[in-house]
Amino acid sequence: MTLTAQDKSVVSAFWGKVAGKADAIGAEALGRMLVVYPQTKTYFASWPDLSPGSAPVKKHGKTVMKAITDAVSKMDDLLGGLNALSDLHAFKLRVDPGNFKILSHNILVTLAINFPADFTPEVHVAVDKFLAAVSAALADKYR
Ligand code: HNI
Repeated sequence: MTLTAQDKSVVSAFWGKVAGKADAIGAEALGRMLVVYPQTKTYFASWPDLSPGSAPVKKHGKTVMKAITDAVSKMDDLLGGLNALSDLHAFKLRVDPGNFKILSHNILVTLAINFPADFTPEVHVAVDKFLAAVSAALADKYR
């Protein structure tokens, strides 16, 4: 999955609009994932409340989106930029990499809902490719 110069510039421009709402987007996407794909709840069994809008969902949604925003600035070297995070997910958290696709989907849906005018087909395809590239970088340490 190679991001073209065009993909990168479309993602960067769109993310400029997302940045101000990133915390809320992250919380909504994570909350949706836990409801729509309840098998993902197993990883967060220690949280007191897994429902949308709960404190841990908001906090972790913010953390995940911060990492994705950071990845936007590292689009030229996602493997290097996400190296430590891949290590953490593979060896410590042991998250099945199939879940990266599930979270990416929920982020995409949430972006589409919150930015209906900006979420053109061109933005859709570029952000989809970007999230797939982030997921691939996160899964890099698994084998
Ligand atoms: Ni993920 C912790 C980023 C997908 C389960 N995750 C983190 C942290 C970041 C992060 C940042 C905090 C790291 C730290 O404490 O140093 N996670 C991301 C990103 C993606 C992602 C950017 C994909 C786009 N994580 C997933 C998925 C799952 C997941 C798909 C499981 C379904 N992550 C976790 C768990 C933790 C975690 C579990 C620890 C949570 C906690 O309670 O501290």
